[in-house]
Amino acid sequence: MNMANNDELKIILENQIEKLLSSNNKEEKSINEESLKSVMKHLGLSNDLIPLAKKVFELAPKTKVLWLHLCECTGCSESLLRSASPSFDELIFDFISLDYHETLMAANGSKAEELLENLLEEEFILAVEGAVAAIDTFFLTIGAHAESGYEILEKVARKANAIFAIGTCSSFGGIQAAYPNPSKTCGISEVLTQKVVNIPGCPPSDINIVANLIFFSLFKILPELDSQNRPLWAYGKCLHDLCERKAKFESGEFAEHFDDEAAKNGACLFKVGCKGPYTYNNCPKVKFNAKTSWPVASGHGCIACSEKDFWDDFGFLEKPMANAFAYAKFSQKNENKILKNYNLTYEDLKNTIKEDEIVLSLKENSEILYKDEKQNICNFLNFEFESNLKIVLNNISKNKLGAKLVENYSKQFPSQYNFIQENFNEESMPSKDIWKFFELNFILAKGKFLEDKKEFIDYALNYHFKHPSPYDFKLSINEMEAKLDVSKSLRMPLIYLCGGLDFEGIAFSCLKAFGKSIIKINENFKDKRLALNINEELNSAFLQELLIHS
Ligand code: FSX
Ligand code: SF4
Ligand code: F3S
Repeated sequence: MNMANNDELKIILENQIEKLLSSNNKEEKSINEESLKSVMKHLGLSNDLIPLAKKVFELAPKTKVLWLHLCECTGCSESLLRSASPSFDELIFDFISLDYHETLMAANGSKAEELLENLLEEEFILAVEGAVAAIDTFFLTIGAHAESGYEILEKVARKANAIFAIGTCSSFGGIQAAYPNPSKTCGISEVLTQKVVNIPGCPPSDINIVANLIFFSLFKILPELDSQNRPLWAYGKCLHDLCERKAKFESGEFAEHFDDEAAKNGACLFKVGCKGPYTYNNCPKVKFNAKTSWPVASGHGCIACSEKDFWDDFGFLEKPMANAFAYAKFSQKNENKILKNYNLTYEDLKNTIKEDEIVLSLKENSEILYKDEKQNICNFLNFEFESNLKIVLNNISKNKLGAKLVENYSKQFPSQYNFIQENFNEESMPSKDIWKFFELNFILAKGKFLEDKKEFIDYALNYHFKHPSPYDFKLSINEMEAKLDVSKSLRMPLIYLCGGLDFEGIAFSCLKAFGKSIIKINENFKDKRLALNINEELNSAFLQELLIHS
């Protein structure tokens, strides 16, 4: 069971207290309320649970934690040792019982092996630090009997009440799984059949480790998880959105070097490689070393250390994800076209559309057409934006950050800026055509009109990375329509251009953002298949893939 709400959590605690009060198996101790409060706050739990949680910890036998070391650097244990609230000693005396931890416990050799065997007969939770070599298992053998890390993991996992992958190595493979991964190492969830909670980070913060262990010790259920099995309270938000330098990002003020004046004055570190926009973690909030600092505050960008395959997929640590800074080319190519394509005029399409279809029409206007019960053809996509770039830039300039952004853009890209001033008049040009939106991105980067739509797709196809840069399209869906609002997102190409991203990255990101919106809309039509209406030369497997799997 997971995803319990506050009332359900309250009932769990009340039941536990009732049981504990009538039990002979109590372990009475006093708990530091401040430490408990701090953990509960991070977990996003309501204050009325605090007295109950305190009572449970004061009475309950501590949950035993068995911590395994597989392929890693012990940085996760270093992070655990720096736990501040509760302190590490408080943690192991009052909250959990760290019964087995090879680098911290006194037992070693055969005594350690004995201890492990004995623990398997008891109730415990398993914390695993490090990746697992599950194919060529000899890459990690432990102890006098030369048991492989994989064998030990498998044996212990079978008996555990819950399993936590501590760190990026254990969650996703980490450094030893980086290309070419000679040891064929992987994250533990890839080889275990049991559910694994991933707590990535290289290392994760002490808070993300400790609070999750405490949550399970207290409620005996897992916290709410995302699609990668990461606790939502810790990994649910994009790190960049929590960053103290975000206003500088929005105004296009980037450090060019780690030691320049801009960096010292809090400029955004995107241009010197910060991967914050691609990373889901709470570092700006919980920080490290008793909340002293975190990477971006210390002056180095985030390297996406908690993301899957971060060593391989995010390019150089100190460069933005522009093609010039890619050391490996990720192939955006896909061989299979899956979606049916019509390539018809609106009138012909209206007569052809099937009842079990929704058709994304990318001709003059971008529409999502379907037949309702009365056989009427309806458009589900409500989409319109201002396409006069001069007006767009004026609109962006209306707030302080936007004005600074346009100023920075005009200084860094004077010929593109002048092209816009010369080629657009003062008249509003509302458009319903997503290609127009793509073209505006092209003009901002290249300072000329887009002659051929295919050229835009080719730029995206040639992007060397697999992670798009966020475009904050706003999508709201109700029964009648899906409203896609891209009007605020035209500041993104200005930001990315000033931040050193190339047009390949921009084209890929716009297409991905559009694809993501279409996928969400498509999910709404469970009983209908998606089809396309697009000129044949634009109908590529790559484009189709974006509309199905963004
Ligand atoms: Fe090291 Fe942990 Fe990185 Fe890995 O942290 S800090 S290599 S995530 O497993 O010890
Ligand atoms: Fe902060 Fe990095 Fe985002 Fe800039 S790019 S705002 S430094 S997280
Ligand atoms: Fe890692 Fe980035 Fe946080 S590098 S520690 S996820 S700021």
